[in-house]
Amino acid sequence: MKRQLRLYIFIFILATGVCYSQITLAGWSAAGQTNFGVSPFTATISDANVSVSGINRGAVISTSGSAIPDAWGGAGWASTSANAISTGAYIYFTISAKLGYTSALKTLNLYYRKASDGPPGCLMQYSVNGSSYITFVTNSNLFNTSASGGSAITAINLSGIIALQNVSVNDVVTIRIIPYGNAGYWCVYKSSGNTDISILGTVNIASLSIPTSLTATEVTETGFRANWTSASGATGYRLDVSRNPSFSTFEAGYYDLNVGLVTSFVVSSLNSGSSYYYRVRSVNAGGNSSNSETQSLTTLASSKGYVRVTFIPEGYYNYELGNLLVSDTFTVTLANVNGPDYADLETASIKIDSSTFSGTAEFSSAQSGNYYIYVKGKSAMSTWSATPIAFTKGGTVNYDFTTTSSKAYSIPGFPYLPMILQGSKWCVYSGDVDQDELIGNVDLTLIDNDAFITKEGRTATDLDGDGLVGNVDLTICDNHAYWVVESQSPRKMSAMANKKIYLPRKSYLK
Ligand SMILES: [Ca+2]
Ligand SMILES: [Ca+2]
Repeated sequence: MKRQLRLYIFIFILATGVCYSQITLAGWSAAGQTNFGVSPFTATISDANVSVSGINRGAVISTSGSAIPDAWGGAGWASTSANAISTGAYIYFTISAKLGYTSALKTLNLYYRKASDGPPGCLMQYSVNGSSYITFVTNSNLFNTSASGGSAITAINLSGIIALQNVSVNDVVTIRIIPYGNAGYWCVYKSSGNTDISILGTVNIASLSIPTSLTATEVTETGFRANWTSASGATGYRLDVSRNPSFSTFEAGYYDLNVGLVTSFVVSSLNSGSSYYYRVRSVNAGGNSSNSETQSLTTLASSKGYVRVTFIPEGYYNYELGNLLVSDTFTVTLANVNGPDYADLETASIKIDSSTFSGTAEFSSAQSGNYYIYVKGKSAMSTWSATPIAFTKGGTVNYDFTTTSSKAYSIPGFPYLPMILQGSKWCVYSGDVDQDELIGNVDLTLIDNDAFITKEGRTATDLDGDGLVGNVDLTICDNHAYWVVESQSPRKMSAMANKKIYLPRKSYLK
């Protein structure tokens, strides 16, 4: 018989596997308490990864009358456990694990002291997340002594209660202790240390589940919101964003990004009209989970497109120094490729740099497509691109008028070139002060009038950009007005074909 018992114990140890040593999850010391103590009775010690409430005293428990020192409790206990439950004549506290951890409740210790007419019986119950209470101790004579030094109950083994062995942050356990059977005082009483009442057990790092990635939302030209579901055991999440589905490279700043304990994150500073991929992992003190499924998306195409134009307004150019006297503002227009009107689609202003002769025009409403462009402004002659350019939203197209005269649109049979050579650069004619696409007497008169009063400032009549209107400006205009230089464009070409206008009268630049 004895031998058989030993065998059973041996098998039991094998079956239960590794025995973790128990630690104090929460403990209370009654030392120093007076007048039955304050409710709630704050835990004196608790594990860093366990959340525990103070012990609450039911409102019907009396704390009047003289109290013994170093004791927390009261008088007025119910005659039966049923009465105690219905009136609230009990004490209770809650305990759970903190985020990222689980706890197993193994042992409940209690050191008590009661009056000779104090309650002998005890019911102990637990509830998980407010579910119905389940009794784990019922004993009509648990508190069987009223010794003045107090007495310990036999430690209560909780390890067989499955519901209390894997308590996560989401499993708030309420434990209530219900002394009953007599109304005299009953208290948690000072013995030694911090475990006059205590819960022992173990704390483990929670096992992590993999978050489920969800479709991106709030997709814009430059970003999106990545979404996923929460994963159990997680104390945070890590996000990867890549331009490729294999994540062989990562978008700057989005490799293993610690986004915290959230289930969505706004990713920004991306390129428009581009494909991106993202995935997340859950993390806690134990490490991280595997990656979620990959989500893909394409950022919106840019609503803006850019044309970088290089051109030189003849009058501003000092070809010996190779720069413009001033950096000034002109316009660039996108025009339809089809006649007869070659209608304007959108015009943007552009500032031409005095040394690079370039500026970037931004177009927000024109759709991607092929367009003619033309530049004009101040006294610069309207000058068209020789051929259409391929304009794209989200992109930049370059066009340089300065390299050869054939970069500007030329009407066959015109007796002069569409631009004028200064040094080694082809320049846009200066002198069309009234911007009627022709340099003639009206322009000359406007300059002459301003020159007469030596007008100052950045006016259209100041052809060389030196801030005054004078003889230099008159001479530049006069050179072209003598020949009545006109703008050459597909629009004019189309009008000529319809016999609305005729070729200019004289040969020029020959
Ligand atoms: Ca004119
Ligand atoms: Ca001038």
